[in-house]
Amino acid sequence: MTATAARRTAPTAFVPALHWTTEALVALFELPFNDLLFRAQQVHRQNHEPNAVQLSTLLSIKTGGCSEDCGYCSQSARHGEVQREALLELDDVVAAARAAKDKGATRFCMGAAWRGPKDKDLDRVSDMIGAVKALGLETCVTLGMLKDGQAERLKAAGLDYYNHNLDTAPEFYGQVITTHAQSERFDTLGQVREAGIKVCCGGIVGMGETRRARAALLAELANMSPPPESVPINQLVPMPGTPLENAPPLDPFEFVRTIAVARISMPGSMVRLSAGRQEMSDELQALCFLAGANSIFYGDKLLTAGNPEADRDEALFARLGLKAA
Ligand code: SAM
Ligand code: DTB
Ligand code: SF4
Repeated sequence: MTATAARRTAPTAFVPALHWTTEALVALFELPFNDLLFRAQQVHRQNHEPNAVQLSTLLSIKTGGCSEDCGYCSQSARHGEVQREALLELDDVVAAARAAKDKGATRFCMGAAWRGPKDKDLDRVSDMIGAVKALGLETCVTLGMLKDGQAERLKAAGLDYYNHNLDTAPEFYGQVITTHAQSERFDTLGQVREAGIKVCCGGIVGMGETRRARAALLAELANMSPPPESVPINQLVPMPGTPLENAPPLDPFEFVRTIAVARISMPGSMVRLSAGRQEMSDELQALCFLAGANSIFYGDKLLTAGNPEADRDEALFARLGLKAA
């Protein structure tokens, strides 16, 4: 097996550990756009199938009423306009997962608006994970912060990935969220790794943070040892009623640069073009794929916000010669 082929199957085992400083990533952000995209595309081709894009479908299994005050989130009880709902029934989750698989998704991600799950919640979530896995889909959940022993229970249920985002730079975190500290997120990420579950961890851009803060977020992610297998880059979807409802929109080229710097600093990771796609043109999305994004959320809803219809994505993939993976 060549080194490149080996990296495709076991990225973390073959990529030498690198330490990225925020300054080094700021320097990448500052490159001329064409130079940055050329470098990102080189790294992308050395490590991944150039025209393959992985499809994950999201389902909110427990919506609204969350105790946390994340300034971007519609599901916070403190400011969101989304109504609290009960945890979904197993049959409804399985029906949604089956529909996602029929449409071509390979991973099914279940999200809950919790600070963290109670042990009794995990009984029902474990059943959901087992049932989704039995359909032949990869499983992912995002349930908030975990307590001792909970990651092991999720692993035993058949969980492949746990999504838990750093969301923004350490220095900006306290301006967006006050009900927990970013350090607590690292505790959960450590428990997930220890339990042998793959890590999905990324952040949000477009919340009024500086370029340096975007670089600092990517440095935190890239310096995780090993880096996350999956890195969702969300563009803020300004949700009504939230403190960030009127955040000034990010320059679209700056979003593309963020994807490119994520690709260069995390060569073996899947970089997911995540929230905010519905508001993006086809041309902007194409630039994100050129910059190294190789995964998307697929299906007409994220958790509470909209996402492009599957038909629009199929048409875009056909126009670009991309294949779903
Ligand atoms: N409660 C869990 C948690 O916070 O980890 C799981 C659900 S939470 C909604 C998952 C992630 O969705 C957040 O970490 C954030 O990155 C993203 N997110 C939430 N609202 C968003 C928005 N309006 N725009 C972009 N991303 C958003
Ligand atoms: C992630 O990084 N983005 C997804 C998933 N992980 C859970 C969530 C995006 C949420 C967008 C806003 C909403 O739908 O409410
Ligand atoms: Fe709750 Fe997660 Fe939304 Fe924060 S991002 S308010 S923890 S659902």
